[in-house]
Amino acid sequence: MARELKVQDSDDHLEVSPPLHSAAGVPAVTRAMRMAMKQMGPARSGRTLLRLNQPGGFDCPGCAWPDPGHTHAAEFCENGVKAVAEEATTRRVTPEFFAKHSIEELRGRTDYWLGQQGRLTTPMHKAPGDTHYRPVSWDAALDIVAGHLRGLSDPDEAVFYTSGRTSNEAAFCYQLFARAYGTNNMPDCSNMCHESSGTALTESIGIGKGTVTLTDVENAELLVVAGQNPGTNHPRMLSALEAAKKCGARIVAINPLPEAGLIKFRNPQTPRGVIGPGTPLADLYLQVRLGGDQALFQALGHLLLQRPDVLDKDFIAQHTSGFEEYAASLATLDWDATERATGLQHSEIEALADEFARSRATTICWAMGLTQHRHAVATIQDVVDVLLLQGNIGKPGAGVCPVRGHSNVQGDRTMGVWEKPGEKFLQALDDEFAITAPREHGYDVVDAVRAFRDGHAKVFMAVGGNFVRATSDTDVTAASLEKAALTVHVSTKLNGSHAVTGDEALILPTIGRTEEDLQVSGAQRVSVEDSMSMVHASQGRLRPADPTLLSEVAIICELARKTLPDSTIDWPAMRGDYRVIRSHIAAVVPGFEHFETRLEHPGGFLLPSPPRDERRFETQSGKATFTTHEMWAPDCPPGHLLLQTVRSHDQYNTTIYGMDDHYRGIKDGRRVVFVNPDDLAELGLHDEQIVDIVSVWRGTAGADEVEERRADRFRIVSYPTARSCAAAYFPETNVLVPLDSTAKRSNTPTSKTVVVRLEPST
Ligand SMILES: Nc1nc2c(c(=O)[nH]1)N[C@H]1C(S)=C(S)[C@@H](COP(=O)(O)OP(=O)(O)OC[C@H]3O[C@@H](n4cnc5c(=O)[nH]c(N)nc54)[C@H](O)[C@@H]3O)O[C@H]1N2
Ligand SMILES: Nc1nc2c(c(=O)[nH]1)N[C@H]1C(S)=C(S)[C@@H](COP(=O)(O)OP(=O)(O)OC[C@H]3O[C@@H](n4cnc5c(=O)[nH]c(N)nc54)[C@H](O)[C@@H]3O)O[C@H]1N2
Ligand SMILES: [Mo]
Repeated sequence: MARELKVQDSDDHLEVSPPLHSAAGVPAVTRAMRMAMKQMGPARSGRTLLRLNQPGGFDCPGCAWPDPGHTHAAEFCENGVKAVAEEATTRRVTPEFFAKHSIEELRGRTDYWLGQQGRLTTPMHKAPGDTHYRPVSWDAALDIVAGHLRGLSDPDEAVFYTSGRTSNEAAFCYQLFARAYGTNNMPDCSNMCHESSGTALTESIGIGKGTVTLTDVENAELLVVAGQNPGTNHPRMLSALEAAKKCGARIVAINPLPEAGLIKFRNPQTPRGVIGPGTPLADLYLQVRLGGDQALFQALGHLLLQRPDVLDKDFIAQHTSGFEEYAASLATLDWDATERATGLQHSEIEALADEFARSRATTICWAMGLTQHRHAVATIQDVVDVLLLQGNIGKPGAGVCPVRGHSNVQGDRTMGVWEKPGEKFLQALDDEFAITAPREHGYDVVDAVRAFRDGHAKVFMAVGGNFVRATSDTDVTAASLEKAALTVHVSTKLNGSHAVTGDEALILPTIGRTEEDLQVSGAQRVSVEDSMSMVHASQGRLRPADPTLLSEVAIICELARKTLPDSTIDWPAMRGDYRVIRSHIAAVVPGFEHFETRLEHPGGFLLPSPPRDERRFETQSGKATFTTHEMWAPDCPPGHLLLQTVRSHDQYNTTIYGMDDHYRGIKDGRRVVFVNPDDLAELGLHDEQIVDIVSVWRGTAGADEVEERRADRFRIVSYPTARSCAAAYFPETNVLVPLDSTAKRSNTPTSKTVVVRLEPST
């Protein structure tokens, strides 16, 4: 048997140095190549990386930032290389591995250790009462799932989760299967991610997506980046920020942390970036307090309203509703409350208003720093309000830019992966397939956990993702899933969710983006949609991690055939030739007419967006809507801090690539908590001290009873974050986020505002 793989996943060698002030540059690429060599070896690394984001190649499984139309010889970033290396690794998890490690043992392992073991090769089954996973044939595995599904007394007892790497083709088949089977229980990672953006934007502008293209970003006069860390999570965005800067754009960063990638960029693809000083990015950096953005954007609206000459009165009159109420609600402002909520000074907010006043084309980008708060939906609507004041939607260089996470999370939604599908979509599905899709809304992520907890749901299936570790309240989520009769994971790599099993459990290994997908009609391509609504083809060329692996489409179609023997849908035809799936998509999903031929276009095609294309707003009033909200900001009682749970530079959500957070000066460790030195002094704590993080939660209604949750042994890192704010990495800190602490209306866990206190560890 192969020698045990050594994975250094403890904090024993933790080193801390001061945070950096610039991102990327040559060292970044060197670091990434080192990881690629470790996982793939030199020949495979070269072969694979040359096809990344190239015409005829595969779409980067990293983030959803779009590719520029003209591709550089090497259009990839450090973290894209890591994502590819993680998937294209030559390491393998075989049946012998599962014979050696019990499920209980796996449960005690970190996601880093689990992920480093390599690619899954064989379907594995845990029988009721068993302690280990054992190999099972594909046929028997899918029979087990079909048997459970057919045995449920109500289709709503099944839950079908999706993570955002799933291709359009697989996502379409998956949602069709769920609906033909009879449920809308389709939670997805979006529920924990940009759901607040979708909810806010649909109401405000009539579409739950961004309204800008890459060209708009490059041509904006003012770019605001709020609640986003592009240096780590969307490194290719830095090239766009640099290009905008070269055209004279101003950049404003709104972030409690001084993120290196927002301060300066050293582009490894230009000589200036390699040997020169790099490009300074943010002209104004506002270190807002966690959850203070709503107050900030309301104050900004207030200030702009006082300068009538900078408003776009024609746009307001022609294209919007609700302006009078909005203006009235911001006629006066409580500056003390605003300064408390934002942690910023009046003059800093005036400076922001000056930037807006000067710009004739403003684009606002955001990510999890805005979406994962109790008042996230209202905050994002206040952001939109400010754009509407100056007509900054549907004109070149201007608009909203919610920067998506997973590479196809936006596409999965477009394909109907949603617990609240619209009537139009369902009707089109019914017409195309002669089914009657259920109309009742299904469970989102948090409601799915509650359903398992309360015994209403019995079968959990996931196509991708790491549900137990990614969802809030890890212990509650795990205990709920353990009540399931069956848990099924279609996965490329081993992760913590595989070690939390229902009475019976299955791991179904699948091929990834980088790999060749061979079906009876030949090699298949798939398609994905990026954050700016560009749809393009992706085709992997590597030999699959194991010859017996099935594609996600094959697994779903075969499962559907077995579960629904009377179905008139031709599942084998879809599995055999993905063009059949795309012809169905073309018939069902608006914007996909002539899908197959348009996919031929290098770089793909742009989906229609009424606000972007023609300033048309499909809202209730038929206009873009100003919304009025009372200002709210999280309360932080004395002796406490607000904790945000963030990503390090060496992770992809729950996939941990390594133990460093390069730009923040962390090496060989993850159990750290970043705190402002003045707060440390006030709390009687000090740098390097080891503390437990205890979250305190009074329920959404501020109940008398306080719930406490604890995460042990974190080392304090004195850090220049905003006052009264702290930061630590997820998934380790997900135990602290209460399941019921979610954003109003979007139900997204409030991963960026957890009220905590720090207790010296014993
Ligand atoms: N390499 C890599 N790439 C990724 C991912 C990854 O894990 N690794 N994940 C992907 C996914 S799924 C997603 S959703 C995106 C996530 O991309 P990001 O949203 O950039 O990810 P986070 O690490 O959660 O960072 C949140 C940022 O918002 C700031 N922030 C937190 N709270 C607030 C607040 O209240 N106000 C303001 N103004 N700022 C705040 C934080 O300081 C931090 O800079 O990245 C995607 N790309
Ligand atoms: N505390 C806290 N929690 C958070 C967040 C936060 O900021 N703070 N962020 C939230 C966000 S934004 C998101 S998007 C979610 C992410 O939630 P998920 O999407 O559920 O989690 P990931 O870690 O991205 O999933 C990684 C797993 O996906 C599988 N995988 C990778 N590629 C493929 C593939 O091609 N096919 C298949 N079938 N499987 C594949 C691998 O097995 C891998 O272990 O987490 C959320 N959770
Ligand atoms: Mo995400």
